[in-house]
Order: sequence, then structure tokens, then C-alpha cells
Amino acid sequence: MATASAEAPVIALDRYLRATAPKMEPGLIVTLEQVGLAVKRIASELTVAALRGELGSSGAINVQGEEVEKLDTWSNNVFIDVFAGGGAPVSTLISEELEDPRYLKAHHGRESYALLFDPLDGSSNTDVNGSLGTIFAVRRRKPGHGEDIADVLGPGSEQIAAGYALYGPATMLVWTTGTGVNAFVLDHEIGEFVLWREKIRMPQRGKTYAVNQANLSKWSPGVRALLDRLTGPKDRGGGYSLRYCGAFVGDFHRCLLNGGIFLYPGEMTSGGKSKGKLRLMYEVAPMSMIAEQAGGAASTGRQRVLDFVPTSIHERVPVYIGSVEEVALADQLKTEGG
Ligand code: AFP
Repeated sequence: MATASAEAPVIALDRYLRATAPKMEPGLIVTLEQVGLAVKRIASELTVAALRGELGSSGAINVQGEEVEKLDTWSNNVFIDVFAGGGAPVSTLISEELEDPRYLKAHHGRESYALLFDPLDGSSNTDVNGSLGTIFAVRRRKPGHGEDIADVLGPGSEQIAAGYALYGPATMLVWTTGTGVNAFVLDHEIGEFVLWREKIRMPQRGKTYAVNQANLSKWSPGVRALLDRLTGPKDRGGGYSLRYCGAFVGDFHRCLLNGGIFLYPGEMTSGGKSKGKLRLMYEVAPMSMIAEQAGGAASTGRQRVLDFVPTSIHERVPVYIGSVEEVALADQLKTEGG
């Protein structure tokens, strides 16, 4: 049994949203609660998925041309089911696992939100019991939008909320509505997200970098100069350790708490991923809002991520995200070196 200290107040997510957080529009409160519900459902299933034979590939290929894990589809369905159940004024679901937006008729045409999400980030980690995540963002939809998606394709600065869940030893829900970053931990015994930290600040500088370094030969001179600097001698601004878990959420979470940088650059090689791998609208833009709200930064190497205007819902974008000092260094060396 846990010790009750009588010193640390226990604040559950729903109470925090309704009472403690600065005044928030009611629809957004319900939307965040519903995200919490979906995350609880996914967290619970992940603990037994191996025993239920739910790991491995589904055999399908998604809109990104990537193999779909059984749990990708399952987690996506959890979000659809939770939001189709009503309650939140979400009219549009945009997911990594859905080629086209899914419109929820209950709120169609009324003032509403779009929820953009990657239901199971790092899903190739499922088979090895590695870190996994969920990433989400909320954007406002124009009244009477119909099935035209144009109003959602604004810069990330138009997001009204963003966050992620990290399914690690603890399940954590980290989110912002533009007034700082809060983190809640799921207490499985009582089924509640309980406040862990509010107004989290990312250190100005860290000691680790996260990147798939096997791609080194595919990067531009500027990106290689950045890697040289990070891995060079400590007295010349280097001495960083590499930490890479293969799930953006896990690698970003380390940056949020301890500082440092995560990068997924574009590739120069012909036929390579010129825009990197990560998707703007439901991976990079939400994490960039979290980073900035915590005092960090996020860049495409050419501009602030939150200023980048997408042309399609599944667009990819290179990303350099984390502490302000390392992201500024990435921008500088990219500008100098190309
Ligand atoms: P999966 O969901 O296919 O495992 O991809 C995870 C991811 O989108 C992101 O979470 C990781 O940071 C990145 O891809 C890892 O990509 P590499 O395998 O190319 O390093």
C-alpha cells in the first residue's frame, strides 16, 4: 500500500481541468477528458497485448506506406469509438491510420474541433515491449465546414491544445492548452490520471541527443556538422550522449524533462526521405507546441515548426526539437552548412 503523506495533494485530471486550470472552454475540457479515456483504454490493453496474441503486423500498409501493427489499428479504433460516443464537440478525426478525415455527424457543421492524432507512436516497439506513445492536437473548425478540410490546414500556432501519452513503466499524459505544460500519471489502481507536475520547464540545454544515426551518410553537410559538434570534445561544445528509443514520444519526453535535442532530418540521397519521416500535423506540430510552452524550441531547420503551413494532412517535415540552445545550434549549422 502506498504511504499517504498528508502533504502532497492528490488532484485528478477531471478536477484539475474544471477547477485548477485557468478558465478553459467547456468543449476543450471534455475533449481532453475523452483523450484521457482513450489513453486509459490503450494503456490497459498494452499490459496484456502479448498474452492475447495482439502483437505483430496486421499485414496492412497504411497511407504512409508503412506496415501497420495490429495494435495501430486497435488503438485507432479506440479513439474513433471514444469520440463517436459523443460528449466532446469534435467533428473531425484526422489520424495517422486514416487516409481521409473521419467526420462525426453529431457535430457536423456546428462550431467544433478537429482532433489530430497518432494513436500508437513507435508501434514497431510493441513486439519488444519498448516505449510507445500517443500524440494529439486539437484545432478549431469553422462553423459549417462540411467535408472541406482547408480551415484545418493552418500553421501549428493555430492549435488550441496538444499533448501526448507515454506508455512506459508509468503511463503519463502530458498536455498544454497554451498556458504551460502539465503532466499527469495514471494510477492504475484507481483508474485516474493524477497530477504529477505543472508548468514544466525544459532545461535551456541538455546532455543527450536523439537521432537515428545510421542515416548519417544521407544528411546534408549542415546536419553532419551538427552531429560532429554534439559528439565532439566537451570543451568545444560536445560531449553529448546518444539516447534513441525509436518512439518520438519517449525520446521527446527525455528532452522535456532533462533537455537536449531530438532530430529527424531530411535526407539528401536520391529517392531518400527528403522531408524526414515524421508527420507534421499529428506528430511534429503537437510536440512543438509542448516544447515551446515548456520554454524549448522546434525548427524544421529552415523555420519555426509552428509557422509552417501544411498543404496536406499527412505531410512530413524535418524536425529539430528540444532545448533552445541545441535547436539554435542546429539552425545555425544548417544555415551555414546547408
Ligand atoms: P513506427 O510507429 O513505425 O515505429 O515509427 C516511429 C516513428 O514514427 C517515431 O516515433 C520515431 O521517432 C521514428 O519513427 C523512428 O524512425 P527510424 O526507425 O527511422 O529511426
